[in-house]
Amino acid sequence: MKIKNIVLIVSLAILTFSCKKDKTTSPFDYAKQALIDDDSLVNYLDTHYYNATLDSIKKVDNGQTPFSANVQVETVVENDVTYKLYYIISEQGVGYQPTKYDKVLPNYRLEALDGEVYGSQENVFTVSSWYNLSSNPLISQDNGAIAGWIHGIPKFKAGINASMPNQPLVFENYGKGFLFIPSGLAYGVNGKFPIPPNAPLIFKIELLYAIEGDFDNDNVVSNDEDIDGDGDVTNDDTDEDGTPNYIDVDDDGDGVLTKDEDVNEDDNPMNDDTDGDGTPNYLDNDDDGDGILTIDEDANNDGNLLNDDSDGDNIPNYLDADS
Ligand SMILES: [Ca+2]
Ligand SMILES: [Ca+2]
Ligand SMILES: [Ca+2]
Ligand SMILES: [Ca+2]
Repeated sequence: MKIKNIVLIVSLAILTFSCKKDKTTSPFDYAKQALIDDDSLVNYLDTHYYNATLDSIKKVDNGQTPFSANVQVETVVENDVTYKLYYIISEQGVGYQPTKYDKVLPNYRLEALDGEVYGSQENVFTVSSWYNLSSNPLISQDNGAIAGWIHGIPKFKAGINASMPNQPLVFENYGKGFLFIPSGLAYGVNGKFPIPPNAPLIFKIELLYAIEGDFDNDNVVSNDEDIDGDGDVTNDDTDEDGTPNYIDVDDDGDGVLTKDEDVNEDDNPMNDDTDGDGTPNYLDNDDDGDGILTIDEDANNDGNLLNDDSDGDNIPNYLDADS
């Protein structure tokens, strides 16, 4: 009994010492972890295959074709660390191919390298089964996604909705495959229960359906808020107010909400160009091209540009070049 106590005290002492020591060690080495994960993933891909009959990933034990024979790789740089994201498209879909700004409805099964299943979703059709790939927590309650999904899911094409009226939802001809994700593009150094820290993850994916995302609900989908077309919506800020267009409800800052710049009311603000200058109203700070900025056409100064019609022709001043 006495000896046990001594052992315990010694252990605690070592633990305390270790904790103290940790505080002075250098910060977590993400680049090193990326290399460790890549070694693990490469080894996994060389030694595992998918057994479709059993719907299960198995170790190669009898000459089966390993994942590595069909795997593709994309290099992803996040926070100055280079990661390799591996993926397999076993069957490509025939529907929409999402971008990283879109919303997707997947079936998935999440496994560790040792085969432990951490979670899954299969044919669940509720609001919470959708994932907004680049969800912005500031403006969206949607499920976000790990970086491995943001870069990996857009490799798949979605299926088509083959549902019959008043029948359960059915999707057909959807993309199927796998994502093999290093921990740095998943839950990283902290993990997320039950996923332990520094765990590379395997996702079996079926991309049932996908739609274009519109984060700010201004009726311009996020893909179309990429004004300069460089694939990055975060650097497009028409009114230069520091809020990029994809999360700005008044893109040109003229006092008329983007969704209200839909003059022909077809739910698409992109095809409304009152002065015909080639710049649609929602990006034009002088909608009627009369030389007076839209924001200065608020004759009664109530902050609402829609109720100022000086010549009474039912066309508000900001859209009326001769008002
Ligand atoms: Ca939008
Ligand atoms: Ca802006
Ligand atoms: Ca506007
Ligand atoms: Ca004007």
